[in-house]
Amino acid sequence: SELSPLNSTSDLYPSRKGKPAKIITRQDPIIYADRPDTSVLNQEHLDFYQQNGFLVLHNFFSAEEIELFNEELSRLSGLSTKTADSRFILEKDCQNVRSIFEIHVISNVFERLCSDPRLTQLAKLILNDDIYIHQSRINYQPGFKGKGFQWHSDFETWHTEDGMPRMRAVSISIPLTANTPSNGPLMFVPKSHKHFLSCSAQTPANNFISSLKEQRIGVPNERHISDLVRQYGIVQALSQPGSIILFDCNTLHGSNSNISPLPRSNLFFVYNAVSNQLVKPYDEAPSRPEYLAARRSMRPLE
Ligand code: 6CS
Ligand code: FE
Repeated sequence: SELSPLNSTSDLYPSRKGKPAKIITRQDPIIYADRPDTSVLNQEHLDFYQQNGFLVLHNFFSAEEIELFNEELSRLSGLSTKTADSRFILEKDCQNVRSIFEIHVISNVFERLCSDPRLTQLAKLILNDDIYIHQSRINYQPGFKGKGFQWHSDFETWHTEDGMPRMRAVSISIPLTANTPSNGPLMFVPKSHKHFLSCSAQTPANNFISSLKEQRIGVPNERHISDLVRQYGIVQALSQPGSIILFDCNTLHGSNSNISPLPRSNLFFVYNAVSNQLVKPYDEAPSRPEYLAARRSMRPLE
């Protein structure tokens, strides 16, 4: 059936409507603050983020802090509840933990970390609003066996499946191991955050159960990915423990599998603007669980 005029004007970023895939120009700001505080991020960093859609900051956490986070990480991945708790995502063909969601609820250490002023001031600077955690997770890439992530924009999924209205969210990734060229580092297509890659295929029921193991729906058309990569290239976010990686909700990213012996694990906190709270999913399917997309459970951070 045709969309009502109201719907077609209110959905700036239609995707998965069964229509041909296309590229839509971003309609939203990238850094929302009018006069960003350059004591939080200097002008060079602000310009880099604005232009490229991501930013790596080195020496952000101390070695002691990273050690504490790593201990918490191994405690969580060893929990015997992991096969019964739907927040623990296991790999498709083995019992390895691939991701754990809602780590700021499961763990006191990570609850404190997500509201650490060093992180929240960055998110507030970019989003220029009160903020809350939309999603938190750990992604594991164990040595030899780590599976990759297809190219995607997180916003495409959060908009379509979760009802996030606008591009006003930022992810902060905290690597707990070195991210080297050989262990499946996060890869970005710089400048892709200015283009919304609308997808064709509609969302099947309960898509998230398989998409979190291997994403097939909401993966942009290969021709569109090729076009952007031809123009802008691919950058690996290489980092040592202690660095953090900020990226816009619409930056195209992915990772290769990890056949190196060295594990790679990264924490992610996704901060959303309170004014950009979730509405009804744009694919009109039932909402995904709260552990993937905070709705009733959303709490503004100090
Ligand atoms: O479905 C999601 O919300 C997510 N999926 C991917 C591949 N990345 C971001 C997010 O965790
Ligand atoms: Fe992602």
